[in-house]
Amino acid sequence: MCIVEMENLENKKGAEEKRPTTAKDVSSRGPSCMEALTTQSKAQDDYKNGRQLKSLLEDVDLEPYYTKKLSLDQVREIIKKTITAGCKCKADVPWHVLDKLMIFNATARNTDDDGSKDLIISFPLEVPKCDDKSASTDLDFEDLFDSSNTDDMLNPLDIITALFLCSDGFVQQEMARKMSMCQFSVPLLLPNCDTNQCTLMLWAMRDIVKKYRPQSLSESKGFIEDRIVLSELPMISFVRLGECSLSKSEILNKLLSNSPQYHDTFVHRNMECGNSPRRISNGLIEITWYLPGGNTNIDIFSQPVAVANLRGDIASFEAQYSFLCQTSAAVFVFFDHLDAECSLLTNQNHKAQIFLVGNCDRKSNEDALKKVATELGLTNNNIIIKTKQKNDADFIKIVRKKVRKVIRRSDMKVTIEQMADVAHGLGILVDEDSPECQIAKTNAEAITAEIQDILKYKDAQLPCQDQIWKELTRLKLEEFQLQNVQSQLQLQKKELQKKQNSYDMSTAMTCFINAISSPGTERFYFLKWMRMNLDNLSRIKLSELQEKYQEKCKNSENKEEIKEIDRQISNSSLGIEHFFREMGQIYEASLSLPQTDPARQQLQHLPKLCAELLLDGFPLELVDGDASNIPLRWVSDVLSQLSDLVSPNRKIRVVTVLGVQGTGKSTLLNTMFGVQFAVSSGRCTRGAFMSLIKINEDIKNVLNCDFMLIIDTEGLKSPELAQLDNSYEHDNELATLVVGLSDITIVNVAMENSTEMKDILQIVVHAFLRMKEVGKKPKCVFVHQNVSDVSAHEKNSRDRKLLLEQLNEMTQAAAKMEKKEENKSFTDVMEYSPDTGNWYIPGLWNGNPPMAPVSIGYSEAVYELKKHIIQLLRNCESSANDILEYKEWVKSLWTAVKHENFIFSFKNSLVADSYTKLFTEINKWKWEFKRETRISNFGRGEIKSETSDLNEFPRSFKSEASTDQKNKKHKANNIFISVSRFLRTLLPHRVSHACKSLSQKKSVKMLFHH
Ligand SMILES: Nc1nc2c(ncn2[C@@H]2O[C@H](COP(=O)(O)OP(=O)(O)OP(=O)(O)O)[C@@H](O)[C@H]2O)c(=O)[nH]1
Ligand SMILES: [Mg+2]
Repeated sequence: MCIVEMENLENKKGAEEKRPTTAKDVSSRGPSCMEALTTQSKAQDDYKNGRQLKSLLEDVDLEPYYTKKLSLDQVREIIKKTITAGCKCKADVPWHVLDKLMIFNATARNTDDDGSKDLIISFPLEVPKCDDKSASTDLDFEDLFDSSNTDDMLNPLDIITALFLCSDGFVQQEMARKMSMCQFSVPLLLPNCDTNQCTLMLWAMRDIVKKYRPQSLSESKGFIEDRIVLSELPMISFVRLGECSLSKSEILNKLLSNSPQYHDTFVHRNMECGNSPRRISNGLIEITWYLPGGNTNIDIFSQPVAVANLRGDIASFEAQYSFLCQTSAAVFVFFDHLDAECSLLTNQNHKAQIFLVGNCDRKSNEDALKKVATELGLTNNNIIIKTKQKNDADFIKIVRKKVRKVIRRSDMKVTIEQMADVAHGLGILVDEDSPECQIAKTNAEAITAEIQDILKYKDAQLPCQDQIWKELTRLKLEEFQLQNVQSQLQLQKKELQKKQNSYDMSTAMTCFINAISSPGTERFYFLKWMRMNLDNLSRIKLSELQEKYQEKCKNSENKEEIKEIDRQISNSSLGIEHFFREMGQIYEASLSLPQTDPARQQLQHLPKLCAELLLDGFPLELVDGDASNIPLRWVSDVLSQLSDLVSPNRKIRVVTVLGVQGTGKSTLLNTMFGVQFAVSSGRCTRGAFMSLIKINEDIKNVLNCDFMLIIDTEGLKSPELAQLDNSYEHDNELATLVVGLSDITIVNVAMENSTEMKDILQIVVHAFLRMKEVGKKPKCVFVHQNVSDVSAHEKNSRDRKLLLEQLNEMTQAAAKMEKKEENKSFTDVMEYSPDTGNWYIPGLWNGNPPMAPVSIGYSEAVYELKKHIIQLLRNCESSANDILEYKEWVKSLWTAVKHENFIFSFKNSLVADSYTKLFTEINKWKWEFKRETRISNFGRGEIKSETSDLNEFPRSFKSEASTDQKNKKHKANNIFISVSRFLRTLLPHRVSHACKSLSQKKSVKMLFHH
């Protein structure tokens, strides 16, 4: 009874949009008559003055952002509320919604959160007084029948609309992308009830990329991955004429969900706060997509389809209705009562098929329906009447059937990009029309339109990286390792830099640098356009290769093929990081020119440009994953400039992530901190990237720092792959570097590859012990992804104990080798607590993609982890570095890592240990062997110096062997057999790995094969 009343009330409101509710309505639900009248007269005043929006924004404290829009760095900023969360008052609601949306929380639209769920542990605030009436011990009928005051609640749609109206294009994009990942509908046309204008949210939706499998590809197991605004899809729209007692949105949700997995795609009146009056969101058109997964038993529609939903009565929003009629394949018009004289339906210049959906009895509507249907030329096929006998399930079945038919038959497919023309024709604004966005678009297209063959393009337009940079990297490495030939290396390096300087700056780089030098938001638009255009270019090729790569990786026999695919992936990758990398190279090369050289002076401003971007939260490359090198001078100059840009002595804390390839590291960081590292199957992370987050004043003194630097790293290779090339070195170096650079390392462990992580950690620990420069103790947190069992923590306590024991064992082995035996356990080197240092995170998706939303479990667990990490930072004993100190730290650590040419080439410490032992043994044999040969050669004057080093040994062995082939060959064989025997006795369970690994080491190869 109560619900029906609510529904009617809501419908009435819908019919009377833009008109304030009647005094009677308000007074019957309001807390007191006087208050209600005040609210009522205020609402009337607001309406008269066109201030509906302003008044709502004032209520939720968003007013300042209406003119100066909310930006991404403000959204990302770590503020006290980040950790204390929960809504204490109305003004908190939008922030709460936004914060939850940023971490993909599917409960984000529940605006009635009283915060009681969030226990305030970390940063106690005043606990709100409890006035819970349910706790009352009285029998009070007034209370029982007093439905809560929905006027006082905020409708989720109003909050979403307000947030979109108060955000800049980049926050809008993030919101839309995250909403679509939560399978929420997103705004297609955003109304502004004060100006009576609405805007097509093309830009806001640009970053939504969807992956699906239409029926045609289900056999081949292929898939389509596309930017949704560029996908040509049929759109089915749902609108309401006058009042309608059916909840259109709820029907739509049911239409799009398989019954056991019902999902609230659209906000509807039976949702929490969904029945609060809508103050600013009438006239909003939302859109969502139904995308098939290629399984006929699950898919509701076998082809992709867009579904649009107009909020409010079409009689009040004619422009929106016309827009839908011209862009949709079909429009379903819901009504309770049809007016025979209603010209609205018949006046339209339809491209869409119209379906009339009446929730009514026969008598009241028959004549009108006949008239309208005849005028529209409709048959029974296009009329659905939901009689009392039809329940929701029957009704939905019918609608689905109609939709299927439309999808099958209609050739009316429009991309959202093409809808911009329709919008312009109807006087509807398009968000991309702003000059900054348009200029940036032109600039980006000027660059990306030239790209045909990616490899050739890179050679021609970005010539300073790749071969030259790789060669320079090699020389630098040699320089570190072979101090005695430095001058010659210097010469070679100079030559290469000269070569870099000899290139005129390419057209692409000139355009790129000019565009990122542009003022205001134009540069961000440009970077986003570039990123999207480049993604579009490489997506098809890369996702194909990535699929192939993953397929081949399942079978480690295909080493050569894997290697080849890996090379192809590298060649076909062209991201914005390549342009920045080139910038870094041009800059570093220019430093070899005389100070007064105009070419050098012209480039002096580049580090500052990048520092500005970093400050705005843009991710920048720290380690070039292709060359395995840091452009040290470039990075340190960017950091120096960053230090100049902020007030002096700003402190930073660093959080990094480490883990095996494709285990959701970037997704985790992006969810946790709202940063934008490259994710998705197509674009994996190479090297390491850093992104800066500001810490708000209100929590700075608690955390003792001003910025948080987040570093995302390339996934470590699985052991099979690591044996290709020298990836142990690469992975170990990278791991040591990032752990060394961080205050907290998140070690991402997928259950299935915990061994690899253990190996890597041993090397990191070992490297730390070897490198006296490290001298600090980073904290580490293990994150176990894809674990949803509630008892995971309990169940895995044995595993955790075992892990620690193994890590301790390895630390001891490493400490012994390094003669630093005071280090007895893992926790002597890294700060780790087996109890609080392990986090179990459920899988990302709740159900089967593409229609699965992000699981609430994932989002909540990530949020808890975020709070824990911030808490850990707070408890850091050592004081944070300022930016300049950090810069020096990066430099010295990288130099140390590059100096360290011993430990990184091993799979783990035990292999390193066995190698060392082997070395000692071989040394013994060497002398034995030499003694023998000396005896046999005695008198022939061929005795070698006894101090010759081990590398001399094979050579002498070789020459000895050639003098007395038969005899010596036999001895060589004996040595080899002894070595193998020795290895076998040393580590029975590791022998095969060790042998394999050793036989790949250059020096051992020399030993055996020279
Ligand atoms: N099923 C499932 N997929 C996930 C999960 N986490 C991430 N993904 C998906 O896995 C893919 C790879 O995720 P990324 O975050 O790029 O993984 P990464 O570890 O950073 O990958 P690399 O940088 O290449 O090492 C993306 O398509 C994610 O959407 C998860 O928990 N479950
Ligand atoms: Mg990644």
